[in-house]
Amino acid sequence: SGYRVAVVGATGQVGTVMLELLRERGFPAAEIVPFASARSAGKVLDGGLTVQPLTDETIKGFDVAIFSAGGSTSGEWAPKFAAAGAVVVDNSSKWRMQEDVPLVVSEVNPDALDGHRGIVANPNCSTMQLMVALKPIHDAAGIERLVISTYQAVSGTGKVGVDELLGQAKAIVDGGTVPAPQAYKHQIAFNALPHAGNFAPGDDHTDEERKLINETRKILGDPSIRISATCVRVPVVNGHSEAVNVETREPLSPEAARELLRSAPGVTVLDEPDANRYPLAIDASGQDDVFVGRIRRDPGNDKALDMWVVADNLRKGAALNAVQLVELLHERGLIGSGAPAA
Ligand code: A2P
Ligand code: 11C
Repeated sequence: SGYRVAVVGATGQVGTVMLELLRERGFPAAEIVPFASARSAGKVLDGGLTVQPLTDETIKGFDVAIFSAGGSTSGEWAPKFAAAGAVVVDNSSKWRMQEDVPLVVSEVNPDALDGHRGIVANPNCSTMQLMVALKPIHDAAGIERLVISTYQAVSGTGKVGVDELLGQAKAIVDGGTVPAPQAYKHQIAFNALPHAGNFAPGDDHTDEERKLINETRKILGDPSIRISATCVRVPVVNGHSEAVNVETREPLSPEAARELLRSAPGVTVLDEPDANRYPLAIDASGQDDVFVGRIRRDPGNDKALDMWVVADNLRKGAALNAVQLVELLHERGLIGSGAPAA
């Protein structure tokens, strides 16, 4: 016995990790069915599963569906899976800010799952890792204001981003012609782009910056938190880094913050500047935890701390949290009944 689980976007970067984690972590699945676009239908994945196309027939009879296939696929197919009886955990931005859709980080606000109506949203990667690091601080001292600068890896853009960085870097090192940018507006190799995400017409912030602001407030349940965000794409293959200035309502010392974070679930503190030890994207890549270091007093504000937060954007930032949400839904008896009674 066990659940029938659909993974939609199973051929993608995040979907591939989702399939790995479902197996590795022993989720009680009787059957896992991979879905992708019609282009991939019939393809056999490592492990022997055959990719299915999304049709009204193929989506029937699932208990759980995990989506990472982009917002438009989620917009069309997540409600159909939910109507057919599945609980959907969706990694796209499509449903996150909808009022009746829980937006959940497993260590931070798991109780929000109880009110689900068939769709649960997985936060954006840059928000996700920040929430794991900030929740203990918010509980202890109350967060008043955040100033965030991100240093985001190209894997956040998908396989096209990784291919573009590596292709440009190789051409430059070999002295060849640098291929024109496609995934980004400018060359990403040996550069830093103050443009992670997209600008909507008339908005001076990128959608990535807006997500960081809006999702943080929803997850921490506090719309009064003031947030300033700059999201930067850097030539790192995998692992997002964030410099964060945290102003609290009550004063909190760096020592007390370090202690709180040491005992927080999903966090590893790496903070020995004398020994050159602090979180690095290349070390966090492939790991489950969120790494926090460089915790120090803001010299200009005795109610603020500065810190450096790093995590694997494909794992905790996406696939791992989605699988953790499915595990929590199982533990809480929230799978199988369709929409639970309100
Ligand atoms: P496919 O491989 O068939 O294109 P990534 O973010 O790594 O680029 O992956 C995106 C994932 O979303 C892939 O699994 C991709 O499948 C899937 N996908 C893209 N468009 C659709 C669609 N219209 N319907 C279903 N899956 C889609
Ligand atoms: C990035 N955060 O690094 C993005 C990728 O809303 O889920 C994921 C976008 C999202 O570009």
